[in-house]
Amino acid sequence: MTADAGLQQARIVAGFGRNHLADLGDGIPLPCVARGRRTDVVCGDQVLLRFGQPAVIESVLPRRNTLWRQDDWRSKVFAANLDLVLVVVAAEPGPNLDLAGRAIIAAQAEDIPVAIIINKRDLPGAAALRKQLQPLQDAGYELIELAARADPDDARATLRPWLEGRVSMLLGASGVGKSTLVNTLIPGLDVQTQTISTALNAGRHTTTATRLYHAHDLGTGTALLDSPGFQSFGLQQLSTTQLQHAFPEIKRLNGQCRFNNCSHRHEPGCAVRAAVETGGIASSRMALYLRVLQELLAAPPA
Ligand SMILES: Nc1nc2c(ncn2[C@@H]2O[C@H](COP(=O)(O)OP(=O)(O)OP(=O)(O)O)[C@@H](O)[C@H]2O)c(=O)[nH]1
Ligand SMILES: [Mg+2]
Ligand SMILES: [Zn+2]
Repeated sequence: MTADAGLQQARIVAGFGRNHLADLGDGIPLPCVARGRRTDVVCGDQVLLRFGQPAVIESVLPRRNTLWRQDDWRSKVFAANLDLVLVVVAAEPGPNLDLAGRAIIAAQAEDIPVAIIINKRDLPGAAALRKQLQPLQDAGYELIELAARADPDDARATLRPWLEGRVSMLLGASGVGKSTLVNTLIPGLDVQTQTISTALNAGRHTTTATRLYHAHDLGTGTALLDSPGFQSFGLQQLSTTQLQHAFPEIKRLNGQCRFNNCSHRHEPGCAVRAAVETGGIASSRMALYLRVLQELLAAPPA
């Protein structure tokens, strides 16, 4: 409760620019606008609303965490106050493991638990994809295999224990089946989905804005965030240390390199590079680490 009786707490469930939808707990989306020029209100934010025509977001309450990315020229906040990030990949369209790896890093850097969903397990390419993702499993991430469209009952049963009582965000490239999954998990919702060829020919993504959906059928407090597919994922918001800690297999070797501030690039006595040589760390994971590190070091100063 606040001292100002005119204000009420709500959660942002959708937004575009300054216009948002807020939920007061009754599940009915209330249109509202951010005060002034403020555009940094995102899905999952807890806000204080002042009622009126329209209702106005007076303030955003402190966030538990913020999922975001920072490229050379712009930063983008995906959502706030998440309990779980589910990075979705599929054999079609051709998987981009660099992007998936980056989404995982962004979540880890904010201490948000992450799991990986391999959707479309009915496709022949699913087994090969699983093999490609083995390094992530070795690093400690769970791989969840399912088929949102081809086997919805199994998908629901498999995901239920992950989702129950949590606010989970689906993140991944366009066409991997995020919205299909939301429809599978929340019957009756009917979020728009599209065949990949139709979507790609139109040159746009099917889902155009992040949206939070309640999924009370899956347990009290359960919510799912659907998001537009992304094509790039800069991580320039991270410090070198944050980056290293976002790789569980590198973090595990913390303190074992000869130099305390080892970047694991070329220093002698590097325990991380030694582990790559003996197969303890997958070379694809090391390559991702080095790519992102290179970008951080080359980034324009903040
Ligand atoms: N074969 C197969 N296709 C699936 C499965 N799940 C989803 N798809 C298909 O994948 C295509 C893309 O699905 P969407 O749910 O629109 O993908 P999205 O990730 O939401 O895409 P964006 O909104 O553009 O980011 C659709 O044609 C779905 O029917 C599955 O389990 N098996
Ligand atoms: Mg979608
Ligand atoms: Zn090192």
